[in-house]
Amino acid sequence: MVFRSIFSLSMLGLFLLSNLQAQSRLSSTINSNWLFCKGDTTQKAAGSNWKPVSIPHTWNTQDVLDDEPGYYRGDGWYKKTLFIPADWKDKDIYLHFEGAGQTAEAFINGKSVGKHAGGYTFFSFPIRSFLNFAAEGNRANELVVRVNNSHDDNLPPTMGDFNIFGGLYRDVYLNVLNHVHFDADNHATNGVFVTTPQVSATQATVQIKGAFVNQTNTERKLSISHRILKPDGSLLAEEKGSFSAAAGQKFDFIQTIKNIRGQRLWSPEDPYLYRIVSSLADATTGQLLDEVSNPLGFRWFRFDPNTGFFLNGKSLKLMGTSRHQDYPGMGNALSDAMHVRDVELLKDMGGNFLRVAHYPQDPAILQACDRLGILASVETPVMGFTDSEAFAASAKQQHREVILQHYNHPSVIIWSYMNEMLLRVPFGNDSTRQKMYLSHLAGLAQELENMARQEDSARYTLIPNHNAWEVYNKVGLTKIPKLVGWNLYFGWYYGTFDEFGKFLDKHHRELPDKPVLVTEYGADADNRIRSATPLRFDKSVEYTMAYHQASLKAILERPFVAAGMVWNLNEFNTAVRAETLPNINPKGIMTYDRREKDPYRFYKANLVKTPYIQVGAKEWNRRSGIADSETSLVCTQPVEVFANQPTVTLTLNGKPIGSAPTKQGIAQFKVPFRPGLNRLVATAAVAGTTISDQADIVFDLLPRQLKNAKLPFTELNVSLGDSRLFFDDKTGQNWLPEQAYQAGSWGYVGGKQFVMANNSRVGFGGSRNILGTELDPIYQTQRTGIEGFRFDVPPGDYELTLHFAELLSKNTGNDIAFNVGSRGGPRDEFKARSFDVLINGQVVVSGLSNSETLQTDQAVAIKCLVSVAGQEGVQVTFKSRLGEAVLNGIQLRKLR
Ligand code: GCB
Ligand code: CA
Repeated sequence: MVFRSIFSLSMLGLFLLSNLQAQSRLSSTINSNWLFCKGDTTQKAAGSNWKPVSIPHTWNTQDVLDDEPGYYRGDGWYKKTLFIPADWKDKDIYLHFEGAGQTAEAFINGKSVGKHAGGYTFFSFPIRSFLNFAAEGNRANELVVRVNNSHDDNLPPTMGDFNIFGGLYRDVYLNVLNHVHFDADNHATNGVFVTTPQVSATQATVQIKGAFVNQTNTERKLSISHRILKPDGSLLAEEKGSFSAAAGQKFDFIQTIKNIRGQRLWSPEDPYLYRIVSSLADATTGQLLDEVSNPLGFRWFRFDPNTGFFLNGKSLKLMGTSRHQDYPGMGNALSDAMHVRDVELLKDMGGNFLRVAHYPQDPAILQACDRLGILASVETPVMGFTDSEAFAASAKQQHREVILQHYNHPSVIIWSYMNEMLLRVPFGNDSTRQKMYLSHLAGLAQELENMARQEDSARYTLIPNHNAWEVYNKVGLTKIPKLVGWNLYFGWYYGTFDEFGKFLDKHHRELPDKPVLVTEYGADADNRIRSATPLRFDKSVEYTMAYHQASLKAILERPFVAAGMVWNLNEFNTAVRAETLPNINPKGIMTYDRREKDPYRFYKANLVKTPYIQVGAKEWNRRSGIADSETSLVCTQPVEVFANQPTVTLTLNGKPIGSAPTKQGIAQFKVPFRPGLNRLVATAAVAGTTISDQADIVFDLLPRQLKNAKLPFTELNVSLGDSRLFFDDKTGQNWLPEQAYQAGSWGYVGGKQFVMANNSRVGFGGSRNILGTELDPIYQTQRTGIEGFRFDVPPGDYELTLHFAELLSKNTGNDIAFNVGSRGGPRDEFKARSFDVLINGQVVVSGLSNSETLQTDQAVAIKCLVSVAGQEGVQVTFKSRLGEAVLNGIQLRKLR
C-alpha cells in the first residue's frame, strides 16, 4: 500500500512536468475580432466600411448564388490587433495560414512580412522582427492582410467548373516557438516527415526525416526523441539521439526505428492510428524546447494493372467520391466540423476513398480520413495551362507545398496533379504553336512527376484525363504518371451507358502496364425533378439513377479497374453553370446542403456491410397525381426501396403492398397512394431480426374529371412543354407535366412543345438561368403557339397564375458555358411576339410582348381572380397579335 502511494506520487510529478513541458510551443488560432473591408483600398485608407468578421471568412457567400453573372474577384482587406506579451521577445513567432483565396500579403505595423500565391496551400511568415515589444500596457501590434482572388493567367487553377472564392477562408494561427525548434521555414510544415519504408503484418520500420534550428547565440547540446504512441497513450517504440548544435544553424536529421513489432495495421475497417511525437530537449537540463505530433498508420499498398488495388496484401476495390469544399450561404468558409461531416457522410455511405479534388483542402479533411479509414488522393490544382514560365513556376511551388504539407497522413496514397488538361487546346489554327504548347505541357507534367517521385517515392502519382483517348496518349499524359485516371461521362455528356465499360476495356488492352482509375463519373440530378419517362439532360433523379446503376456495374465487373470515384459527393457552386439549379453543379449525390439523394442511398445499399434499408425519394414527402381511373380513389406510382438484403417487404398505412427482391440494392414497388397521409414502412429480415425504414407522404389526389364530387378540386400546377414532375421543396407544391385537354378534365389546346432546334443536348426546353425565380425548370420549358388552356372545374372563386418567359434571345451565344462534351449550340433565331390572354372571354393580359415586359430569360408571373358562375369552368385563350403566343406554366387554386 505504502509502496503504491509513493509510486503514484512520482507518476503525478512526471505528469505535471510533462504538462509544463507542453508549453514548449504555443500554437493557437487568431480567428476572432477581425475587421474586413472589400475593395481596392490601401491599408492606410482605413475608411468607415470596415466590418467585424471572424475567420473562416469569404466575401463571396451571396454573389456566387444570385442572378447577376459573375462574382466579386478582387482585393479584400483584413485587419486586427495582435497583443504581444513583452516576454515573447525571446521567441520565434510565425503567422500560419491554412489557406487564403488566392493570393495574400501580410503586413505588421505597416511593413510587409511576406506574400503567398496559391489558394489552397498553407503558408507561414516569421514576424518577430516586425513586432513592437513595448513596455507593459502597450502590447498592440497591427496585423493587416490583403487577399486577392482576381483571375491571373499565371496562377493555376486558371479554369474549372468551380468558384474561385476570395478571403481568409481557413484558420489563421499564431505560433510562438523557442529559439530551438523544428524547422518552421519549410513550406509551412512542422518540419518533421514520417515514412514507413517497410511494413509487414508482423514487423515495421519507421523513418523520421526533418530539420531543426538553433537560433540562440550559443552552441547547444540537444537531445531529440521520437515516440510512437498508441491511442491509449502507451509507447509502441521510440528513438533517441543527441546533437551538438552550433549557434544560428539548421540541422538535418534522418532517424530510423527498425524492427518494430506488434504494431496494428491501419485499414478502412480498422483505421488504427498511432501518433509519433517528436521532441527537442536541452541535453544538459532536460528542459523540453519543442515538440510536434504527427499521425502514423502502418499499412502497405500497391496498384496492379490487371487486378487493381491491394492494401496490406488484400485486394480492395476503391470506391468513393470527390468533394468540393463549399456550402450554401457560406461559400468555402466552413468550420472544421463541417469539413469532417462530409468525410463522415462518405464513410457512412460505405465509401473507402476520397479524391481530394480539384485542390488540397482543409487539414480537417485528411485528419478525418486518417481517423475514419478513408484512403485518399490529394490533387495539385493545375487546371488550365498558360504556356509561361510563371505558370509553371507556380504549379511547381504548389505541387511541392501539397506534397510536403500532407506528407504524414497515412490515408494519402496518391499524389495527383493536373485535370483534363486537353479539354480546350488553344492554337487550333497554328499547328506549330500548338505543338510547342503541348510539348511544354507534357514537359511540366514530367517535372511535376519527377518532383513527386523525388519528394516521396513511396506513393503513387496520377493524372486525371477526360475521355479524349487519342490526344492524351499522343501528348504523353498517360505515360508520365504511375496511374492513369479517366473522367468518364458516357451516357451523360456523350455516348451511351455501354461505352463506359468498353472504354475501360480499351485502356486495359492498349495500356496494359498502367493501372486505371475512374477518377470521375456522374450525372446531373435536380432533386426536385422526377420523371416517368427519363431523358438524358432532363435532370431527373430517374435518369441519373439509371446512369449510376449502369456505371457501378461496369466498374465492379472489371477487377482491373482499381477505383471508382463518383463526381461528386455534394452539389457545389459554380458560377459558370445556368440550367435548372443556376450556379450549381447537381452531380452531387447529396444536395448542396448535404441531404441524401437517391444515388447516395444506391451507393450505400451497394457498399455498406451493416444491414441497411431506406425508402427512396422520401424527401419528396408531398406528392400529387391523377386518379388511376374515373372511379378510383388512388393513384399508383412507383416507389423504390434501397437495401442490402435480398428481399424487402412494404406496407402502406399498415396494409401489405407486397415483397420484392432487391436488384443492385433496389427493390421496386407500385404503391396505390390515397389522398392524405400515406405511411410507407419497408422491412427486411436480417438473421433473426428485421430492419425497417419509414416514409410519410402526403398525397394530393387529382380526379380525372374535375367535377368529381368525391374528390373536390383544390389546386393544380402544370409545367407546359414539360414531361417531368417538379416538386417545389420550399412550398411543397407539385407541378405536373402537361397534357392535352380532354372534356371534363384539364389541359392545353394547340401549340407544340418548345425544343431548341440548335441545341443538340437538351431534347426539350431551354437551359439558361431564368431571372427572378427559383422555379427555373418551369420557366425553361414552354408550349409555343398555344391556343388555350382549359380547366373544367365546378363553379366557385379561383386564383389563376400564368407563368411566361421568353426563351429566344437576340444574342445567339453559347448556351452552356462549361461542359465536357460539346459547348452547346447557338440559340434559335429571335422572333417578335405579342399576344393577349383572355379568361372566359375577358381580357386579362393585353399585348404581352417580347419587346416590352416579356424579356428574354426573365420570369413573368401574372395572377388574377376568376369567378366561375356556371358550368363553363376556367377557359384561358391566347390571341396572337404578332408571332406565336407562349405559356410556360399555369396554376389554378380554388379559393371558395
Ligand atoms: C469534369 C471536371 C469537373 C466538372 C465535371 C462536370 O470532367 O473535371 O470539374 O465539374 O466534369 O460536372 O462537368
Ligand atoms: Ca414549363
